Amino acid sequence: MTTIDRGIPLSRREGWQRLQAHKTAIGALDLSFLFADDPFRAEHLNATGAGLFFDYSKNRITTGTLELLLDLARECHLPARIEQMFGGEKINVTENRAVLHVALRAPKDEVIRVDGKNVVPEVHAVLERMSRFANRIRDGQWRGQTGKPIRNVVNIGIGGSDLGPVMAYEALRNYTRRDMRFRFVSNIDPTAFFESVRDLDPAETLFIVSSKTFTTLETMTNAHTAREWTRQALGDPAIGRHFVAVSTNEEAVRQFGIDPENMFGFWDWVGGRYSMDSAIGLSTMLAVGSENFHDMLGGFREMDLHFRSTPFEKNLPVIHGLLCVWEGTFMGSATRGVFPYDQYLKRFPAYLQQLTMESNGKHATLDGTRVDYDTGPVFWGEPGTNGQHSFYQLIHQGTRIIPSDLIGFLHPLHPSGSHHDILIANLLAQSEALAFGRTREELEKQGVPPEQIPHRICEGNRPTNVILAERLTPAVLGSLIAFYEHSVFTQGVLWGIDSFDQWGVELGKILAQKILPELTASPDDPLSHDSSTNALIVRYRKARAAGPS
Ligand code: G6Q
Repeated sequence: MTTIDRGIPLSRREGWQRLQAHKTAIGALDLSFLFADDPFRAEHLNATGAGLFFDYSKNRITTGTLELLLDLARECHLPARIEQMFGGEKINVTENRAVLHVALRAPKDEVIRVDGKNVVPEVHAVLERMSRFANRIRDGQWRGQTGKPIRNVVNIGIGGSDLGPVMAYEALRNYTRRDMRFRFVSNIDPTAFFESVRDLDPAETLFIVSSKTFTTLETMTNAHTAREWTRQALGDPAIGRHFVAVSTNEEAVRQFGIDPENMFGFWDWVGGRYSMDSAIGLSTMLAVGSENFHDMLGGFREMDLHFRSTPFEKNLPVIHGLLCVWEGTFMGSATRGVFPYDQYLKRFPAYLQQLTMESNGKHATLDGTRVDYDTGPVFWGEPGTNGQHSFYQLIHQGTRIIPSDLIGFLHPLHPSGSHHDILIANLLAQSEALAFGRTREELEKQGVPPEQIPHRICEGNRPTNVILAERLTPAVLGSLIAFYEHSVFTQGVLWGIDSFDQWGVELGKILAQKILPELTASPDDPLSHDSSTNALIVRYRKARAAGPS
């Protein structure tokens, strides 16, 4: 076992100093100049792997920048850290856990040990149970309490137990059973549950309670409401036919009233936001079938192999991760936009938001030192072309630089006239416009009135990555997700942080537990928060006591 390098914050690395000097040296360069200077730039700055084509030529870098970033990655021991992850070492140091989402898509004959035990056979045993269950539901063998087949599946889960399943369901909708309905309840707001089930027949509805811990307040509250909804319609004995669980906590599952026979397990070495290809993906498998689910795992696997074995110079997640560090930490870009030019990927930015920000929104290095550089940027986005008609204005002419990833497919899933050509023309046009802008001279030549010219200049030099794949298949989706997972890992290694814990979400949960009983206490019960929180609690108490007007 190798030792995890907990030592040096990024800013004390030699490679950091070299990159800072390099940044000063190339400070004035912009993309127009870089492209004019090297007509073959796009041919040099791209990479292909696991079904994805990655054009990163429109970044504010020279080939020298990339070499220095690659040196820095090596100085940060990225090759060893990759091997530590794939080898099952406990690289989630603050929780003393292995980080093995890659084992979820490992082939049967691979051996990955955690604490001396090969975990791959268990992964495949769960996958096989999931497949058998999915087949029984999909072909109508599994019946509800009244003998009706299951037509509706409601996943109850939140965070990592929700965002992956929702995103995958939307992304792979083309491959789903159209005669079944899939709903996802995450929010504690009762509206979420109400709107999800209001048109469903309980006799045809299966709830999947997805919770690694089986203690999460929102999920357990929604699960109890669902149990009551089912019980009222079908009686107590129906619970066994209408509820299954995905969890690591067998005891709590049993106590809830779900037979552990109907529980699909996973392991503490799967982080919530890295779990959509574990049993947490049961709703995905029910929707698209076992074969498509396995194709998706194959895509993940292909990207895992690419990440692990491709030289860094041609390694998609490594290069993407390094560019995120370059833009975020060295060039000061606080956010990154993700714009999938595909309607099926409408929830992909929300999914990435958790993957990237919960992983790399950290201020302490592995040894506990406060970083003196910026770590994970804000990730956000919307599908193209919709975003073009709303916030792209700021990306083109705002005062902040927002590097973006534009994702597209060469072939549509629903060919229809010129739709897809228009879609892709827009993707390419945005990348071109953001990079090269529109100059005063061009506007003058076009005869634009002088007073309008300042308003119509686009300065350009806005970086974009273009990621293209053939078609949105289950395998391509798996590959795309793994691409971002490994990019996030790469970034975390450079920043020297633990990308796999999430201590920052703890404080709010603790305070909510304190505030909850205070909301229902008598109006004069003393409060000990700050004056703002106290006054807001009092306002709520009064409104609650008075009832709706
Ligand atoms: C993800 C986080 C978090 C988690 C949810 C749900 O990495 O850990 O989003 O997935 O809090 O947790 P449970 O699955 O335990 O309900």
